[in-house]
Amino acid sequence: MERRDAIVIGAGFAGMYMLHRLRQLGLSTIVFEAGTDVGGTWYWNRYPGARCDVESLEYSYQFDEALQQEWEWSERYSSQPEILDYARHVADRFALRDDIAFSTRVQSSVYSQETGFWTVTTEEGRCCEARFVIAATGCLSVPNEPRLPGKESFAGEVYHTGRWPHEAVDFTGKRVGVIGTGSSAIQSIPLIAEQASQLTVFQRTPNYSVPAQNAPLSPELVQRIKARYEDLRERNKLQVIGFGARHPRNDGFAMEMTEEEREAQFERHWEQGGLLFGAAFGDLFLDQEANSLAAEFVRKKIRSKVNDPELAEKLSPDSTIFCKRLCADSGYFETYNRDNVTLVDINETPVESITESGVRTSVAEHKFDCLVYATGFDAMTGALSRIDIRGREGRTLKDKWLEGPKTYLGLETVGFPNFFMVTGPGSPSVLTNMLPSIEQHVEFIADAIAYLREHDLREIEPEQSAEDAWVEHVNEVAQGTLYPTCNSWYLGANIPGKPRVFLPLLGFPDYVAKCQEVVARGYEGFRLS
Ligand code: N01
Repeated sequence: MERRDAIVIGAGFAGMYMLHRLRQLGLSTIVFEAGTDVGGTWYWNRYPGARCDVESLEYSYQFDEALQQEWEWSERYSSQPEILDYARHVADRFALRDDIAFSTRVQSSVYSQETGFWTVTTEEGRCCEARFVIAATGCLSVPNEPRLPGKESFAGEVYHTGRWPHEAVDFTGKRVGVIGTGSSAIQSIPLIAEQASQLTVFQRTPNYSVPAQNAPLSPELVQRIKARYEDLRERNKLQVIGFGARHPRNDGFAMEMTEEEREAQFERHWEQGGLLFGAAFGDLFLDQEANSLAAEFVRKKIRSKVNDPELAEKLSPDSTIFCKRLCADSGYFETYNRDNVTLVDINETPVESITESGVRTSVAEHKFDCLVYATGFDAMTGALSRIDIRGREGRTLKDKWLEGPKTYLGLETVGFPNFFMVTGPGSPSVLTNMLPSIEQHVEFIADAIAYLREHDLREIEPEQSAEDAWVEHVNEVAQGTLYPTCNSWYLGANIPGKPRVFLPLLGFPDYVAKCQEVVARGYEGFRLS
């Protein structure tokens, strides 16, 4: 059996940096990665229009000053190919590939109480043991494949936005059906519509989307930021969502403004573009009335963009805005003005089945050459639940998390010593800029391992009381916001049968402060042995 000091699962941004840090500590490490290259999310999500919704100068590593100075981003929001190039560049720069086993999917990770080692087995039959296992498996890495009757019978081409082929897909002259209207659909629909002869979108729930206002980056702006990069990074760490410090954020309350002031403020944030529309006022995530004003502002924008009022109505959400992750688009609503684009509201005419030639709803059969599932992910717990993870006394993680994930700080869970998660459930993760959140977790884990070694200790595992209190805390924070008021993937509500639990923790700075306090108090809440 192979043996290493540490095994990392996944070679996305989390796994890559974890490997780098563990190597710096002198730990022999192997990374198992299912894909043929690094990049994680950006390796798999290659659908047309895939682009980050956090600005490129912020959605990048900050651990190495030379790296952040030398890499050149071309646009305000980088496209998937550019982010993947960046990941590859990092892999080359730090010679990471030497310790990554590609095309290798982890099947199980089993702890031995006698030896204190974890044995990790891959689908390819590789078996390796290590004291430390770090799951860098991503928050949005397992596609949600909807269970639709007849799904296998479709004879045309089938795609999922989260598992897009590596070869170019050409929709020219084809009849295309897209199922879903989340971020992935909203980004890909305008581009698919340009190629397809006919595009039909099946919408279950309309989504709020603001213009990304993407544009090439000006050399002057890049120079200005790079001259004081650390300053921006530090200011970002003080933002609740961990990014956006360079743009205005207004902590004033929408409800305390006159209508004119409010509209002007929404308009400024709309024009600025992107997710920081939510920073127009301080009460938009907290107060239903304030939230409704933001929602109505966006609905008005939709009505102004879509020529057919009836269609505009169908595309207008009536739920709480920001409760699902806001989408950032480039011409999404305008796409519905095209003659070759049709919207099918599947609340009015439900999908009955997928047929050999397309999609049958309660009133018609739509014939397609290609079907695109833009149906999202089994978020945050999906990747972990697909690995057979067994801790003390052979207890599976799946069994422990039957009623929802339970962690301490989103980093570890009781009964699974030395098994770490990067941006696990119960950490800010998806409610922040992922890159700094990843860096903070990786550094916490690396420091904890170094601490164990320095103090001649073998294991770190949360105390039950600390875990219970943390689960309660994550819930309490969510309950104080409007987040739990709709069916989002944050709550696991998009996956049939998944327990309804708010998965991430809101508030990056408070979380980081808590982690620092835990360390300062000798890893308070963890049992070191
Ligand atoms: O997935 P989603 P996504 N029948 O879950 C529908 C990140 N991301 O891949 O809302 C019919 O948001 C579902 O309908 P409903 C970002 O964090 C970021 O688009 O459940 N429809 C919904 O419309 C984002 O939030 C970027 O009623 C079905 C859609 O499919 C997250 O990834 C880009 C269905 C799924 O939307 C997920 O985004 C892309 C069914 N059986 C993604 N099942 C950027 O950085 C599901 N749906 C910009």
